[in-house]
Amino acid sequence: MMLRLALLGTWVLCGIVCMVMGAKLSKDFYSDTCPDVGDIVTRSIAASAARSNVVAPSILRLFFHDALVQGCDASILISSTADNEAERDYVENKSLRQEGFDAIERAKHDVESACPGVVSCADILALAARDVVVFSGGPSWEVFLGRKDGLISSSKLVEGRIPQANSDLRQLYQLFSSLGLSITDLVLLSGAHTIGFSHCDQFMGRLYSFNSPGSSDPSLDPDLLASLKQECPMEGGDPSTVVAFDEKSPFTFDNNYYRDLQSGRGLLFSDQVLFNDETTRGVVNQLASSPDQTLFFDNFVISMVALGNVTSDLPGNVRQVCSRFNQ
Ligand code: HEM
Ligand SMILES: *[C@@H]1O[C@H](CO)[C@@H](O)[C@H](O)[C@H]1NC(C)=O
Ligand SMILES: CC(=O)N[C@H]1CO[C@H](CO)[C@@H](O)[C@@H]1O
Repeated sequence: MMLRLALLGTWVLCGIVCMVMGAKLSKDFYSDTCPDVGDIVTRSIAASAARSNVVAPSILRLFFHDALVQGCDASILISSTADNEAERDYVENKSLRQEGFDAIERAKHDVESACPGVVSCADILALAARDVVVFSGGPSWEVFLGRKDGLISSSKLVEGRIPQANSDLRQLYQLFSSLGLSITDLVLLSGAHTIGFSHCDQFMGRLYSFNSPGSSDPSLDPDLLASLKQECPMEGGDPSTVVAFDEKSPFTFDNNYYRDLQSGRGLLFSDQVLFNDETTRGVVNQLASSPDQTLFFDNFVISMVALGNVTSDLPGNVRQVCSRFNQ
């Protein structure tokens, strides 16, 4: 079954920067040059994920953040140098976990041993994002391939391109539509928050100063509010504290995320707004009430493919190492 949403007469459909479907992607892009690339990446990412349970959420988030700036071109994987502050070092990037970068770099290394100079880091990240969803109990899909690695990665290009934890629906939708993604994609892809964690600073405003100092977000479930206040005290908390998006199953890919939204247990304002705003509430309710996960899983796959299709037509190549441009 497909989810549909008809609305948005007045909303601007494509923001200022519309992504172009630059690269021609296909499922058999490497069938002559590196036929086993999928298996090599799966094996490598499985080994990394077995060492650390945060590898899965880190990689899923990396894939999203890569798409946000210049499309899926592995620009997020570049490390800063003395003369270039890279995309990943933009201040609001600071919680992208090192574990994700390391796992992708190892997968790239394993792929290079089998097929040197052929497979882009952007494609490895797209394959790895699929793999970690599967390892977490989510759906599988065939990944379109053929992306190029970008030649630019700059923190200066990030401003305004990352959705904020306190964004409202209109702001979130504007950003997604500038990538060519629909409001349904927004609801489905936000379901990625069924795994992983957030730092306290991303939602403290909901606890202690929502509309005025001392007030909290009235849509927040009172029990969750109390426990979040304990984990994230107004003053003197440990800035490295993280809280699970889906506290019942933070490592399991399931539709609990949407059920949480129905009971005011979304962690970020940007999560809860998907239920609070009546524009998207119906879709949230459908996804939450599908007893087997099929409605969520089938449609999540379509939206992940759409996210992976976000590419630019800027020049690119195949990097030797994902964190550095070729010499
Ligand atoms: C809709 C707008 C979105 C907003 C405002 C948003 C915001 C955030 C924030 C603030 C965090 C916590 C960062 C931290 O403090 O460590 C986070 C984590 C995460 N995000 Fe999103 N996100 C959005 C959409 C997405 C999408 C589309 C995906 C993937 C398809 C995604 C995947 C993740 C994952 C997996 C984590 C957990 C990372 C970890 O535990 O290391 N997010 N997001
Ligand atoms: C993604 O791109 C592929 C290849 O161009 C195309 O066949 C597919 O329909 C696209 N899917 C979505 C959801 O955008
Ligand atoms: C400015 C800043 O905090 N940059 C951080 C971005 O993320 C990486 C990976 O965790 C950190 O190493 C940077 O310090």
